[in-house]
Amino acid sequence: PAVVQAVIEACLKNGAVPAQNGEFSKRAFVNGKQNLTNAEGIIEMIEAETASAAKAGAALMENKLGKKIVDLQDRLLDLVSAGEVVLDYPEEDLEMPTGKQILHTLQEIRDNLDGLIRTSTLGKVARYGIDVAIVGAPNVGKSSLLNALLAEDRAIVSDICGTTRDTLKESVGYKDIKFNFVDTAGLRKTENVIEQEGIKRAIAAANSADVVLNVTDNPADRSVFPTIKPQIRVFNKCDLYAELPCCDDSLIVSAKSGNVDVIKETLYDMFCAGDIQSADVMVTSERHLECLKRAESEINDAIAAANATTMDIVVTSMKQAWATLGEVTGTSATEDVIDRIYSKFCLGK
Ligand SMILES: Nc1nc2c(ncn2[C@@H]2O[C@H](COP(=O)(O)OP(=O)(O)OP(=O)(O)O)[C@@H](O)[C@H]2O)c(=O)[nH]1
Ligand SMILES: [Mg+2]
Repeated sequence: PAVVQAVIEACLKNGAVPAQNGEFSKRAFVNGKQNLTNAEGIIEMIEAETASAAKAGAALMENKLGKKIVDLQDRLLDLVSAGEVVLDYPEEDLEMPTGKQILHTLQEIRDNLDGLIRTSTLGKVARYGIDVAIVGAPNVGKSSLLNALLAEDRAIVSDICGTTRDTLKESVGYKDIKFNFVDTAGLRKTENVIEQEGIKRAIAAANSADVVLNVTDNPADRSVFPTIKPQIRVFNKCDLYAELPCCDDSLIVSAKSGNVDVIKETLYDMFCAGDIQSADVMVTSERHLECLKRAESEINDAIAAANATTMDIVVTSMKQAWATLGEVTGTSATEDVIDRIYSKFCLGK
């Protein structure tokens, strides 16, 4: 509105400064009212497309990960101060933890970090869903399968081999998560350069997916798709058979009749997505995961040094791990990391 615009302009002319993205939230952080993980949890909740993503964001916002990090930092700090005393007053007969006790606590901290790191597989499913590439020979019904999985007429289907040229990615919600399906060009030897490019993209899609659906319409087909990713064989067009052929190692479906839920249920179970609702803490952020892995490696350095009874290296590595953990909650995060996080907020928030 013109009046609002005029008021804003008058304010700016008289020295007011417009708020930046995330400015007020950043002030809350600077003033110790929230930590970085609280802020990241809010962003995850705003961006959440599924109930699982919202749950993971809420847990982060409620400081569940933050509390565990602070707890581990406290334990480390106890060890650091004990180690420093041993270094500074080697002759004194102080009641200090023995090298064995330090080692034991370090191992416990490492195991805790390892447990947190392992939750990132489930965290990724909760936040981003499961990436599924649909691959196979031309005409087996990959695009039809995509349409049936989406319950939407999205991809072009025809009985001409080589109909799909480019990859086509679409997401669909299932229970409390989502699947990100990628339809791909049929794989075959071809002189057509466009089709060759499509096949290259199909292989790349398979290699960057979490799991591959290797589709066939031939029950005797036992070919394996060349990928490092786990694959599930899907036998499509079962409606063409009066008696179902025996293929124990395949999911038997018909894109035509729309009977494809077994694929979704199998994928859901394969990634233990049912565990998301009962999970206490899940690591959902690449930033957190990177810090946790780095801290774990620093703790491993400390353990190696403790085994070799070089206390000065033990203390240095423990201090490093303590600071690395602080990057998660923000106590030792650099200014540019903090700015990047708060800039994700809408204007002024
Ligand atoms: N009877 C039957 N026909 C199917 C089924 N699924 C697909 N078809 C038919 O198979 C033909 C090929 O289907 P598409 O989905 O285009 O196959 P595609 O694997 O994507 O093929 P390309 O894109 O060429 O690699 C079409 O005529 C579909 O109608 C099915 O479950 N049952
Ligand atoms: Mg196709």
